[in-house]
Amino acid sequence: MALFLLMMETDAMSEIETLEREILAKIAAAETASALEETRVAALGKKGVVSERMKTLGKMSPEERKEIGPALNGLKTRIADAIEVKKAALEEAALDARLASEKVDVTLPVRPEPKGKIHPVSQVTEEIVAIFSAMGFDVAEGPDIEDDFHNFTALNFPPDHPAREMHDTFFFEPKEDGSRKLLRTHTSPVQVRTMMTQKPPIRIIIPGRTFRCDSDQTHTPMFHQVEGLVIDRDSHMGHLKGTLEAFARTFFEVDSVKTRFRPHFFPFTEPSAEMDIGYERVGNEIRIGQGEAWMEILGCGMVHPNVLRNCGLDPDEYQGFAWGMGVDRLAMLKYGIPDLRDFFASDARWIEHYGFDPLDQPNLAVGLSRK
Ligand code: 2NM
Repeated sequence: MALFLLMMETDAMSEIETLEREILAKIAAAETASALEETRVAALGKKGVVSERMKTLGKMSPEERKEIGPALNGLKTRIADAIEVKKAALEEAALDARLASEKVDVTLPVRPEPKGKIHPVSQVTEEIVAIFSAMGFDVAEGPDIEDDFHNFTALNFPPDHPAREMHDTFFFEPKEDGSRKLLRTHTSPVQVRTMMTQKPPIRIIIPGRTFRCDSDQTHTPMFHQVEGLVIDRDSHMGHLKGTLEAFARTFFEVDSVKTRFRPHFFPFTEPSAEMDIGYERVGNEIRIGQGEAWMEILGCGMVHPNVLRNCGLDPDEYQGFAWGMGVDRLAMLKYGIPDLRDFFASDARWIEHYGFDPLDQPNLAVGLSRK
């Protein structure tokens, strides 16, 4: 009887050893995480071979169980350990493969021949944004299609102001209630929207397309503006002058610019002014910053108390200044482009000549413009 038992146990033990060899071989051969998982389930899963063998322990005699139990437990532990080791090895191999396939040679040239050019209007807009960003301004934007309130009424245009007339403004068909949308004639409605929703201090610039029904050598029905707005408790005309003179020096890339502020009228500012800069003609070239001639480059002024009130700000608490400039005109001036209408003619030769390298982004540290 004792001999028979011993034989049975020896049989079972060698079966367990064979099982272990087979399973370890399968683990070693697994090439993917899913193949490994299949092997794990087949061995240690609820219905796996090892688990099934564990279930037979209950039917064994105590002596048998004393021998086979620890052997099965050992088997289970060694298989689980082998799976963990293999799993880590597979994960490392997968990571190595990914690192190898996603390798980038940073010493390669960026692009041998950049195709396409940046339009002078985009270039100049980015230059202006770079200058005012460095002064702490945020960029704000708004819709091209506006309503009468944001484009005119809030900005202190009287009901019968000529700028509202058909010949200046592109109106849409009136709705049933008589109201009609329009294409914004300036970017100022964005200032209105900002003042109505943000608490001062406000320092924003607003680049964007604007529309007026006007077309000749110096006007196109769509043009580009950058406007600016500062609202604080003690903003004054000195801040306006300092800000805009600093802008002119940086924009024209000269050490000093002669400026002059001429009284003007805008409904939305009081007082209002136009800013001129000095220039001189030397041969075919114009030199900006010095000389006896004057050239207008922007309009500006202190925000009218009515505008502040219309936007929910108390003029006794807050004041501010604003300005607006034409990007297209500034681009012509800075880069010596003679005809405004070529800007929108989509002529590939023109953009090839007057356009800018897409990789040279305007930047105050490296230089605004590198042609
Ligand atoms: C200009 C000239 C002067 C201007 C004023 C405002 C606002 F919303 F604050 F009232 N926005 N833009 C302004 C002032 C625009 O463009 C020639």
